[in-house]
Amino acid sequence: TAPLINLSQKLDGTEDTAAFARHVAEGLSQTQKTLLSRYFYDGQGSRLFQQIMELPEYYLTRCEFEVLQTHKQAIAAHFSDPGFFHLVDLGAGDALKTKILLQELTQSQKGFDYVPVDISGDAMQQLRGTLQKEMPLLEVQAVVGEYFSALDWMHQHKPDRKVVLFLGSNIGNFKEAESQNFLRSVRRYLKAGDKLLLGVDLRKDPETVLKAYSDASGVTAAFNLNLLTRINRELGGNFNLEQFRHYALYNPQDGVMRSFLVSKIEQEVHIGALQQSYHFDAWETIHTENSHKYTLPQVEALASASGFKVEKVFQDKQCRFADVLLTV
Ligand code: AVJ
Repeated sequence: TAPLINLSQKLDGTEDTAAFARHVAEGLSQTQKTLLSRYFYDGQGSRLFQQIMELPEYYLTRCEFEVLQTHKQAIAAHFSDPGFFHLVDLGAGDALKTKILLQELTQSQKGFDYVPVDISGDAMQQLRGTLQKEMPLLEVQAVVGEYFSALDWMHQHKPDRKVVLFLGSNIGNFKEAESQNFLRSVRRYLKAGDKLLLGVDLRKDPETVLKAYSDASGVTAAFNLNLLTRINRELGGNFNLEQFRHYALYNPQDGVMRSFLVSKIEQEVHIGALQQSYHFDAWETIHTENSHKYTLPQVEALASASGFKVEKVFQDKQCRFADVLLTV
């Protein structure tokens, strides 16, 4: 197993904080205050997200598990014609779902190596360790960095066929236009015969969607509020978490789950690193996340607008979630 490749410039974390500060300053200065969902995943946020994935209400992870478990043989067969490939896992995290495919691919003796990519160095270090133990024969090249730095690096160092995984409905966090841009950019790194397996959450009973993002035990609320804790810690903010609440709203018309933090009172919040105070009216909102739910025709349109063809759609029994195999 190869040592980690670290493509993130900020080895000491300083540049990271500067970008965070810039984004927070921008987001809180807008009329509709916003914070970017990518900042959920500090140490505590990543732990809370793992708890979310185990919630009874959060059907997404279980459904995708079922999809991969049920269709792993078919999926593996699609991957491996016609020979050796690099399996690139964008946002691999703990790779719990990918392991289903890894096992299937190694058992059926397909020629491939595994390239997990994640912005979290801790996650990649850990994954490298567990895979070494669990699947010692698997060739692993873990990469720490943003999606496109990793794809650039792959382009230069791993020239063979590529199968890219973008699982877990991570695409759902992008705005409409952004998701197309993202897929187009991924497309540019691929050659004829290469593939992308895209995990998308499907339209369903709005009640089911809403509950997945406002669970009874309050884990999702803690996950959302943790953004404020992170600002307090990393940017010297004085957010009082008691004075904000989590609110999730699903619109079945556009299929967008929107998450907010709502100020319970009129208040001023100071952020030291920004040398700035922010005013909140009573019940003013901070928009923190979008989670898109798709129809299959929408996925097809998105794919073809980004230069992909739909090769096969894999779904769970209840048709709640789809892993869509795209080819260039
Ligand atoms: C990791 C982006 C797929 O949008 O469902 C879970 C994040 N936010 N609960 C999602 C999330 C609130 C999750 N994704």
